[in-house]
Amino acid sequence: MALNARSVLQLSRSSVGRRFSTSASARSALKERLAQLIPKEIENVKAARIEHGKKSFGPVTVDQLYGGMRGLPALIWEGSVLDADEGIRFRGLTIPECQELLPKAPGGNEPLPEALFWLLVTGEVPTQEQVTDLSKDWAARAEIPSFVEEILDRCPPTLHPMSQFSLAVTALNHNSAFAAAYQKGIKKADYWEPTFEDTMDLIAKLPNIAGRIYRNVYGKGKVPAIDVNKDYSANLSTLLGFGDNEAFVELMRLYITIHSDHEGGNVSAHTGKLVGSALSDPFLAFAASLNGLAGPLHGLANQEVLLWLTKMADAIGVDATDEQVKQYAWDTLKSGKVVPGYGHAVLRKTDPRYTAQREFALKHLPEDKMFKLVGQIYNIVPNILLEAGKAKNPWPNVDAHSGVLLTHYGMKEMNFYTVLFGVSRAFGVGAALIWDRALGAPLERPKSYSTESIKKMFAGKSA
Ligand code: CMX
Repeated sequence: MALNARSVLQLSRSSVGRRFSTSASARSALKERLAQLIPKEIENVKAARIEHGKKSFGPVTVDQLYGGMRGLPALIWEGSVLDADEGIRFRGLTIPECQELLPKAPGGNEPLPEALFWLLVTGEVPTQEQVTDLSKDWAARAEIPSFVEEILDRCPPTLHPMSQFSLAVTALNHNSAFAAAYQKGIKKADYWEPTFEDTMDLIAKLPNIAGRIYRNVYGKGKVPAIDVNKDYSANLSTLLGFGDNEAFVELMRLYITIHSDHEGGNVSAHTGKLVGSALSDPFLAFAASLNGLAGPLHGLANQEVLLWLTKMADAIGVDATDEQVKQYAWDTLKSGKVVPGYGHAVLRKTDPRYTAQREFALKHLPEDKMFKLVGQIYNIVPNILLEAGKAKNPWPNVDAHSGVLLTHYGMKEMNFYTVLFGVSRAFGVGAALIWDRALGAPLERPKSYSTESIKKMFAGKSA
């Protein structure tokens, strides 16, 4: 992108929060800003394609086709780029830089996810005013249709929260602005506008969906109303029943910010983009993302981590010796299971999202026994994974930490955890869908091969 959040860091550390002040509401302010940015970005992409379009990333190997396409350059994703060693950058900003630069709630220390969304969509650090207006806009859009409430109320509590989440998001397609506009014959150049409206609606409605699932499944009573004067995370926390705990609200601000986007190739992001490329509206596209996030090798790992930790604590105690933890981890590996929360398809160092959560814990819950166990595991498991010799990355990922933080504040229902990951992931997938429509991204259709066709293709040819 021509828009460069790093320049915000370099040029205006002192002036952040005053660059794009506007008196208009954020709904129109963000949309207006997008309308200004899109023509420039179309030109920017055109120029990049003219200059680099025929350049090659290098050879594609047959192993990459069999190997889950690891490292295969295949997608454009504007919101974030992942470096194997350094971790994620959102529009050029690292997590600590986001923590420093993005507007916060009054008295708060963590970035507001509203600000992260603005950054993902525009590449710019928003003003406090723009962020407040975005909070109000989302609060105004937060209500979910009564038939969606009924769908959730009729789900058996034994249906996994992620399945309920996906059902509800799919059903929101009933009121999709994009689907309606497409039926009326909207011009391709205008696709981004209803996509933007749907994405804003989607994000705004997630606290009501998540809150309803949580309360229905775990018998926590009725969902309270959204407060238009509160930020997104404060409302989400209230709807879940933790709004009175300011530390939990701060955790949600951090949690939603850091889980939002992890470039385009991970399962949830790529699924959303792929389904969106068929011009399925943002609700249908994001429901597909959620179904991918619900897999244990992806977002469900945060549930699996806490399950693993709890079983470990039951078996050897929270004050276990290093030797006992070591043995437990080896037993897990020897039984053919993965150690959840460790390893990554791209990262080769400790995930900065893990580090951000560890720092939060050091500040807010340094004496928590499960947190200490997580720290102990961090000192032990990487060496075991290295010794076992299979995992390319022995370090912890984002999911290794989140569960103990939620548990500390009383959210102990681990099979709900991935729903929170899903709420956050809508920010990244939504921003990408808007830009895909703005830039006229085509239908995705890579080429596949059968083993037989590969054998024929390379018959008689040496490497
Ligand atoms: N425990 C045990 N074995 C592991 C491992 C772990 N944490 N991480 C990788 N391995 C194994 C793989 O299963 C694979 O074994 P096989 O060759 O027998 O299939 C081998 O090491 C090589 O895998 P890799 O190239 O290092 O990793 P992949 O890119 O294939 O997979 C991931 C990445 C995340 C699926 C894997 O590390 C894993 O299963 N981790 C545990 C689950 C987890 O924490 N997932 C969450 C990731 C973050 C997220 O998306 O939310």
